[in-house]
Amino acid sequence: MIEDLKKTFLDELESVKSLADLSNLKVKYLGRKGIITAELKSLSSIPPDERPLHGKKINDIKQFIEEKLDSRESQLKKEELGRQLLSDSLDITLSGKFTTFGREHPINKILSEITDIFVRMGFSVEEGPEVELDYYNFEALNIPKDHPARDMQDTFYISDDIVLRTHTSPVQVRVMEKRKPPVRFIAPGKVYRCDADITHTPMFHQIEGLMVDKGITFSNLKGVLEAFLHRMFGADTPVRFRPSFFPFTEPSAEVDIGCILCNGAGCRVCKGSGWLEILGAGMVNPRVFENVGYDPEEYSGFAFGMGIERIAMLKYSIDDIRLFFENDIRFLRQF
Ligand code: 2NL
Repeated sequence: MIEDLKKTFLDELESVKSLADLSNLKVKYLGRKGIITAELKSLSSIPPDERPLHGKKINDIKQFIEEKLDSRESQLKKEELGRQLLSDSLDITLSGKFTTFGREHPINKILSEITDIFVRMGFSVEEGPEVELDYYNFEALNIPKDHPARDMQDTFYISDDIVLRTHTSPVQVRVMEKRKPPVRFIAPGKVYRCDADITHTPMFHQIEGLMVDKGITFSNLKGVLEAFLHRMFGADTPVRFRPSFFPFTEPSAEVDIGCILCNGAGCRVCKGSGWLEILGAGMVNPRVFENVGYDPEEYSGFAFGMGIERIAMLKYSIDDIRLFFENDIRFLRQF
């Protein structure tokens, strides 16, 4: 009977094809309710003088089964590893995966070129909130309640008195409130207007600048901006000032450079005029000084502003502003 057990086990072991089969077989013989376990438990029901011999036989078979199971297990594991190595084989002739590197964004590149030029002229760099009080964005800048710049079409309103800043001028107002003249700084950053076509996006970048002291004149404005434009576009670039209007400056000017694409001959980009509008500027309106607590009798100053996307588009001949916001690495790699 007990000898038959050995033979039955070996037959069953023969048909084991996987580690799962093997585990089932192990449970069947050695598990808590297994055949060998049951045999050992039944020892108590046989005559005491037969127990030692019978017990030894069972233990021998148990040991035999354990050894067979172990050796079959290592054999099956070896086979499995062999199969895995075959199916996982490496094709070392395949080309590698390349990491694509990022590039500095053209907008940031222009932004730092402009910043560097002004920093070398002694300007510092100031920043402020993009979510701004209506007061700082409009009121303090002498932009009246019925001014078109305040129209719902252009301004993103957060609430009645909170907006997304439509220019970086509020930064200048905040700095002037805190600091007495002389002040000389630029304010670069993101601005927001509810507008979208091939030359407008709802978010874009601006740099504004401000210089206030005793005795600042329009000549200072012309000198600083001409120096900037010559460094930015080349010393031979023609510069002209045209009268204009802004509520926060008086007098105001639009600053043009000779078209960098056609050298002034007239082309599609300059619409045949030979000139490109680059900057808006002017002498700070005395009302703005009053709003920030500067005495307009004692101090004067000039301010200017420019759009970064527009300059980048002109400089790199890009005809659709949306290309700046797609972040296609093939586009970014070109600058
Ligand atoms: C443009 C024109 C300009 C200013 C911005 C300014 C700021 C203060 C006081 C007075 Cl706090 N002026 N900024 C002045 C003139 C023009 O920007 O075309 N920007 C894209």
